[in-house]
Amino acid sequence: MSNSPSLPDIYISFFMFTTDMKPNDEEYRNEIVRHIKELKGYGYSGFEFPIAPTSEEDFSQDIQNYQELRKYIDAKELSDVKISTNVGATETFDPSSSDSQQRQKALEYLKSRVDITAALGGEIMMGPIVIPYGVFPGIWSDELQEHLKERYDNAKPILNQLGEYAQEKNVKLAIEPITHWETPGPNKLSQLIEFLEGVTSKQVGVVIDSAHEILDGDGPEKFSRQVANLAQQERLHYIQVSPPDRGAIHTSWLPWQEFLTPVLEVYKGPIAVEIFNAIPAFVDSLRLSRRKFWIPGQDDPNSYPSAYEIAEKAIKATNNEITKVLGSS
Ligand code: XLS
Ligand code: ZN
Repeated sequence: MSNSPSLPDIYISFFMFTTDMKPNDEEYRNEIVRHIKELKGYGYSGFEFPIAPTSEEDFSQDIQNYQELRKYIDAKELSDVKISTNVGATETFDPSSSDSQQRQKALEYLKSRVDITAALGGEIMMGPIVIPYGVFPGIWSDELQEHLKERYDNAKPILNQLGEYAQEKNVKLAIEPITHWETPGPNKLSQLIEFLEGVTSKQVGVVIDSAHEILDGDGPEKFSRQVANLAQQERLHYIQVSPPDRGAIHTSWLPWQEFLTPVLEVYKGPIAVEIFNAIPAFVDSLRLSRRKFWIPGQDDPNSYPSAYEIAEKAIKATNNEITKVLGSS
């Protein structure tokens, strides 16, 4: 029908396969292209690339490697494929550090990640870029919140400078609130909204991931207001759909309608499926007891679902739920 509303782009995170795109590894480049071609066939128009941290302080090689990777992808007749990046602050590169030199290093590091995003042709860089992901300071509750206040204050000017830099590169920065099971903060959208009050650059905004919102959010009513408010501020930069167990999305307790209805009212950007496969990088940290979705071309096939099967069912479920929302509006 000509007047049916157009569906948003659906991306999928490479966390289904890896945490490291190994951009200068010829063999893995081939693997990336194979995955993209298959998943494109299911309807995915974009891909979220995890950008592995580097310990070096000269990031130029890194940037060049990702530029080469994009060229390689384009040469395989995939130049229409969209890419977003998933980036985290680290203990070494921590914009919330109390040490100003360390904050400066973090700014340089995060700028290099903006450059990588641009080199990949991307316009969205998302992830936990305020407090290093998964690094718990060993204090909890009120004490932790008081401690985080200072850390957030340290990070605000850094994130603002990063935002100004990212604007020149046409990259939006989407900070992710992440559940307390994974990281000390920000865990809640409300905490991130408060943080952003101290950051002038509107290039700095949020990604809302349904998994974290379900686990740590404030419930559907407040969520609707927060989403509307962020959209009004032009800070709703990205959306991820992910179930609380981070596994298969088509059989999960994702409250699709309560999540998508307020979002689709104001947001036209991409929606990324984020599934953490039981790959070595995740099994311990996320305590993944479930089986690995075997990776075609890499793992021996078994009778359990493959990564491709889970990805195909995920986009079907996502599109189906989006259509329900848009059809009833
Ligand atoms: C989770 C996030 C998080 C970070 C880590 O939803 O995507 O895992 O990406 O870098
Ligand atoms: Zn996420």
